Amino acid sequence: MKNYDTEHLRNVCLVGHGGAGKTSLTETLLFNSGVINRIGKITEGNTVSDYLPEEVKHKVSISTSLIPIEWLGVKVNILDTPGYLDFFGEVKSALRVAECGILVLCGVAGLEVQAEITLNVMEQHKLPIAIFVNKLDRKNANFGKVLEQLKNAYPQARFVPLQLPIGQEESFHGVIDIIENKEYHYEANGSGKFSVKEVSAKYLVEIDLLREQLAEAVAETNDEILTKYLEGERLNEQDLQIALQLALKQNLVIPILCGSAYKNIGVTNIINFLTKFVSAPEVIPEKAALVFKTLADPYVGKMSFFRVYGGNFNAETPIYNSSRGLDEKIGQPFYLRGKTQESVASVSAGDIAVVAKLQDVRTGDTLCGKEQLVKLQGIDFPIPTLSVAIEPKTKGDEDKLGSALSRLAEEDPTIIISKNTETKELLLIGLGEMQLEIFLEKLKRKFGVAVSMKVPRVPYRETIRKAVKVEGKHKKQTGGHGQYGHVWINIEPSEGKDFEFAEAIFGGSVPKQYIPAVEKGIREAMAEGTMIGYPVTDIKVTLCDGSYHAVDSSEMAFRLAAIIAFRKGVELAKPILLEPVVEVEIIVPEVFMGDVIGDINGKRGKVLGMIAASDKYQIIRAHVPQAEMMRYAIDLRSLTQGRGSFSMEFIQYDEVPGKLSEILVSQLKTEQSQ
Ligand SMILES: Nc1nc2c(ncn2[C@@H]2O[C@H](COP(=O)(O)OP(=O)(O)OP(=O)(O)O)[C@@H](O)[C@H]2O)c(=O)[nH]1
Ligand SMILES: [Mg+2]
Repeated sequence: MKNYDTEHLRNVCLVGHGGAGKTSLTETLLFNSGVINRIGKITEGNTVSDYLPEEVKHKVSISTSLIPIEWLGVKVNILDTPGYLDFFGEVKSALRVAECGILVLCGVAGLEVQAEITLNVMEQHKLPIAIFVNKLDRKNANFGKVLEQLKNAYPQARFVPLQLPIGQEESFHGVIDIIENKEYHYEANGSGKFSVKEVSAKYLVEIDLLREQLAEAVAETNDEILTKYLEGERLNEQDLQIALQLALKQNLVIPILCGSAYKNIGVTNIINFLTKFVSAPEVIPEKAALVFKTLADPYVGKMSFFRVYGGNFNAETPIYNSSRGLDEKIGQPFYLRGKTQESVASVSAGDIAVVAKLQDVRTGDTLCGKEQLVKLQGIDFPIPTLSVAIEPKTKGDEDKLGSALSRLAEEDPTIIISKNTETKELLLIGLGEMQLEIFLEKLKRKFGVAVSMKVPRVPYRETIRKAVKVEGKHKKQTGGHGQYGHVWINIEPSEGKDFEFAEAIFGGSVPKQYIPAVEKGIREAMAEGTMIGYPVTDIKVTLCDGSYHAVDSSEMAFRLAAIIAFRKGVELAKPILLEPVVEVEIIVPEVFMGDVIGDINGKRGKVLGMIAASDKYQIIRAHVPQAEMMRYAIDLRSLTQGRGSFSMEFIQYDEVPGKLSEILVSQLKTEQSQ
């Protein structure tokens, strides 16, 4: 692949609901542009883009693939993203570096949830968008219906069809190009070969109308063209082309194309569209590149995908990581197409390439020259909310797991690894179950560590509600040097204070030097708990009396006496179980409010309030026991068809209601005895 200058580059991102046909479209684009001579199939697991073993196994894309294609002197860097919601981080990073997002829709299902979510994100970022209505060969596919659906869902958006399908379902075999005023008839054998004809009479009226709508929508982008339009002159092909390119760039219109990736119909029209209408990348004068994706390869090491925003990047250039304040030595950059690498001397501004072994570089970092510091806007990743506890299946793999996890986690900024100091569990936090499962599959394949996962333990705590006074004595005085420690302590509730220690010793019944040992013993006993091994909290302990032995007393003896007293005391005071409560903020479309609130109530939650986030979305704030929220990422998704999102943070500990507490205690006791 030769090096292309900025003018001849395009970066486009294929997005859409899972299974809409993004990867199939990519494969057909590769075939039509002559890169491959056979179209691979998802079902056979032999596409260029879905090459990861996990993609082949599950028959879905899980990671963005970089697929450059060359067409009439232009290189189009296609970023084929996953459609499944769990991998939305991949979509976010790909959109960040593309000049245009191509939303692929299924001609049968139309505007599905994930397509809608992605369309909203692209609109927010004012990214130029085009839509490809795919699968028009399928039974019940209906281009007109999809168009209607789009218009109803987004009355403000300016959708402009650039094509109309020729034939329907099985007989679908071509597209009419509204700008060129031509019919493209594709061969039925999937070769992508087509013949071009004049538009037949039966389509003329409709085409004229669409052409007029297009002219109206785009004319304002160019004064000359606008004057022509206002004077009632018909805009010619060239006028429409110029104006449409500008209108797309300025986000004034959303052009709509159609076809079938599977049957190779209309796909060459898409390549033409991408090269003609999508703008070349905008560049800045300073040298700068954004790392938008990282792959951890156990053999090659780390691979950093970068998009150049200014200057040229080659192996000789010294670079500086302005996000971390570190010098970096860049190695030989290479182009990647799926998994195939091709080294390149220099990467131009606007282009996308990969470099290996940039040790300290992470996704989202800016690389620039040290003499002119630049910091590009980073990538706004979704925040993970689903936690699972993990442990290696083989004892002794802990160290291996630690390093494998930190290397693999670099691939996915929507995964967090954290150790819960209270439950001692290693937590893997992500966006959804499938993402977490696949993460563990990759861990096994790449680093050879097999890991099991389970629902994390809730960090319960224990406390008391009444004061008690108890005695603890540790005495072993049979022969030789004996042990003697003896205390009386007062234990009382002290809400919100975790732990307070005081002493009220008169007359030296417990000598000063042993008092710290008493406190230490109590802290130890608190950490271990008494009911089911959760830490005791919110208490005040006062050492009020005791006795000692001139020879046999020691720090250890007093520590043990304190532990005995404490355990006895808490038991006497009838301890209760406390559970962590989180404050949750849930953002949902208004139509799901009732269901979401009902579910929160069912989870023993307390709704604190609701406010409108926009005309369609509401924010619900609630306090809910953490135990009920362990799988909320999954629950909320099914309640809102994936349209809701939430965040939560620990707020306080509350008493577990009596009945539930009994059930929990016996449940946890059996778990522990296993
Ligand atoms: N009939 C028909 N089937 C298609 C067409 N395009 C894709 N498919 C099928 O739809 C299924 C999903 O296609 P993919 O290309 O994996 O879809 P995707 O959008 O990449 O899916 P994700 O990456 O998982 O989001 C596959 O079985 C394809 O063979 C089409 O134009 N017509
Ligand atoms: Mg795919």
